[in-house]
Amino acid sequence: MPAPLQFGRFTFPRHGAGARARVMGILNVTPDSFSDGGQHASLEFAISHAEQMIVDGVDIIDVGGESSRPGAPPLPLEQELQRVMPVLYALRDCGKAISVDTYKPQLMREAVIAGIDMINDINGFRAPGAIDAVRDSDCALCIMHMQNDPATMQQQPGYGDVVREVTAFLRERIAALTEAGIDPRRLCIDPGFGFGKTVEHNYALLKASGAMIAELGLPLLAGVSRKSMIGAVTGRPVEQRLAGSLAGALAAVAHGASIVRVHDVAETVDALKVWRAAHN
Ligand code: 7PM
Repeated sequence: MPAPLQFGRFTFPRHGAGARARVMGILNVTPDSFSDGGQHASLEFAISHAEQMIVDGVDIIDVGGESSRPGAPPLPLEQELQRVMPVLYALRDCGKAISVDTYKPQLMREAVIAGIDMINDINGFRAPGAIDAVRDSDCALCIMHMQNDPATMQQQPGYGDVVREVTAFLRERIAALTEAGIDPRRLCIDPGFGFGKTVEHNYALLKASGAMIAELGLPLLAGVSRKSMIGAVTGRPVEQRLAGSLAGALAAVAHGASIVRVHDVAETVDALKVWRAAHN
């Protein structure tokens, strides 16, 4: 039986060893969408969104300052701290695992001090100081693959063999983290759907998820919710991608994913319950 995933204050049995897949709910903290309210309104909105996700059966809440949008300019550290830290402190004791979506070492340090359970780094802990920032904590670390950076990644994604290259990247990052003394039970891998990939690259990686898990020996987190790979197949705009996203989440779990990162928690939890009832 593979070791459980160590997740800060939580321990998740490994999916595939009989455990169910976990649902990570996306909590975007974006004051830009509140022309009148600014800081306070965005905090209130984030907390009520999180409360709804808890009612809906979320396992992990992923808090992000939205710095990773394709084509987006990087968000300055001070702004990201101001957006994200109040939400982390407010949610810390909500009973669910709390993750923060960041590639900035200074924010990782603050999040560790706040006692959160996972750092989700779209940059795979490549920033100078990122590994030092997380080494002496017990939080889980999601290592995601991204080609280039958010500003340029979708301009011209290119690979010889996408599955080999993403797997090799993840293997190298796993080595860097474990050689720094980090317990591999804290690690999970993520192919980074949509991060410097065409639709064909994304589906090649989705189909290869089982092989990547077997080869690297770590649980896999899959984020396909509402992404262009769903839009490309269905022909739907982003606000009409729920059904496609649910199918994508189930497909990822069928290919061995342990965690699915989603916008629509209630629907995903239901879909996974039926999936599981049909497979046990
Ligand atoms: C706009 C476009 C805003 C795309 C946000 C996004 C992942 C992630 C994101 C993922 C992990 C989104 C992305 N995607 N972290 N953060 N894996 N680990 O669609 O696939 O949510 S941001």
